Amino acid sequence: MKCGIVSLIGRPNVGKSSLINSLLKTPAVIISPKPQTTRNSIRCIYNDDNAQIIFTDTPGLYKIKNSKDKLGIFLNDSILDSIENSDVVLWLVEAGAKKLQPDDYELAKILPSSLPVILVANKADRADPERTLKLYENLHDFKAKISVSAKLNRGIENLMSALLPLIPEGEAIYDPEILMDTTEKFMAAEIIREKILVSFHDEVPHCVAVEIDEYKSPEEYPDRKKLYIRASLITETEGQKKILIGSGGEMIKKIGAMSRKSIEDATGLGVFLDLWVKVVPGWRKNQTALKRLGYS
Ligand SMILES: Nc1nc2c(ncn2[C@@H]2O[C@H](COP(=O)(O)OP(=O)(O)OP(=O)(O)O)[C@@H](O)[C@H]2O)c(=O)[nH]1
Ligand SMILES: [Mg+2]
Repeated sequence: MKCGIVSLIGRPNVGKSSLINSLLKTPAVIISPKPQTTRNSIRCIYNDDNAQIIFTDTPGLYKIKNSKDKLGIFLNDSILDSIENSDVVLWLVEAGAKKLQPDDYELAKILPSSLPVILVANKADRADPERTLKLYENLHDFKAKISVSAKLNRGIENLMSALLPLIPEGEAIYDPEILMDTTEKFMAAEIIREKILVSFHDEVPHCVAVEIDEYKSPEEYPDRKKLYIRASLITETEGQKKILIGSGGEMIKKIGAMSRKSIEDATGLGVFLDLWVKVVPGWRKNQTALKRLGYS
C-alpha cells in the first residue's frame, strides 16, 4: 500500500481546482473563471486498491500589495504550509504561456530542491503545451513533465502513472469513505461563494466572504424535512451590499436559487437556504474577522 500527500500549486486560474476534480472524478472543490477562487488549502482524498493519495488544493500565488493585506498573506502562507507538508508537488502552469513571470521565479524559490515536483501544463486543449513545458523546464529539477486538459479529462492517466512511483509506501491515513477533510458547513459556504464568483463580472466577489450562521440537518429539527442553512454574505462596503442584493433583491434571489440547487445535489437533501448580506468594513485586513471566517 502507498499513501502520500500531493499539493497542487501554481498561479491563480491555471486550473488547480479543476485538475483536483478531474483526478477525483467528482466536483469536490469550487472552480470559476476568476482568479483567487480558492482561498484555503483543501485536502481531497483519492483511493484505489493500492494507494491513497491526499491531493491538496491551494490558493493561487497572490501578489501581496502591503502588510495590511492580511487575506493575501493568509493565502500565500497556506501555499507554503501545504508545500511543507507534501511528499510530492504538482506545479501547474497554463499551456500557451509565452514568457516566465516574476511569480514563476517566486514559486521556484519556495520549492525545496529535495522535493519531488512534476511540472504539469494544463489547458492543453486550447494551446500547445510542449513549448510551455520547455519554457519552465529549468526552474526545478522536475521528476516528470506532463500535459493535461482538466476540462476534457485528458492526460489524467499519464499524470497518475508519473505520480504513483513518487508516492511513499504507507498505510492509508483516511477512511476510504472520506472524500474531503473538511466540514459540510465549509462546503456549503464554498458553493455559495462559487455562485457569487460566477454572477458578478467585477471586483465584488473578491470582497465577499460567506459565513454559515446556522446549519441544521433534518435530524436536529424533527419538525422539518429539509437541511436548514442560514448564511451571511460579508461585504466590505454598503455599495457592495447593494450590488449583491440587486434591484428588488433580484441578485440575492438568483444566488440563493443556484446555491440551494447545488447544495441539494451535493448533500442529497432538500435545502432551505436563508441568505443575508452584512457589512464588515475592511474584513480582509482585520485579523479577528479573518479568523472568524476561517482565513487564519
Ligand atoms: N480550456 C480549459 N479551461 C480550463 C481547464 N482547466 C480549467 N479551466 C478553466 O480555467 C478557469 C480556472 O479554473 P480553476 O480550476 O478555478 O483554477 P485555479 O487554478 O484553481 O484558480 P484559483 O483557485 O483562483 O487559483 C475556469 O474557468 C476553468 O473552467 C482546461 O483544461 N482547459
Ligand atoms: Mg482553485
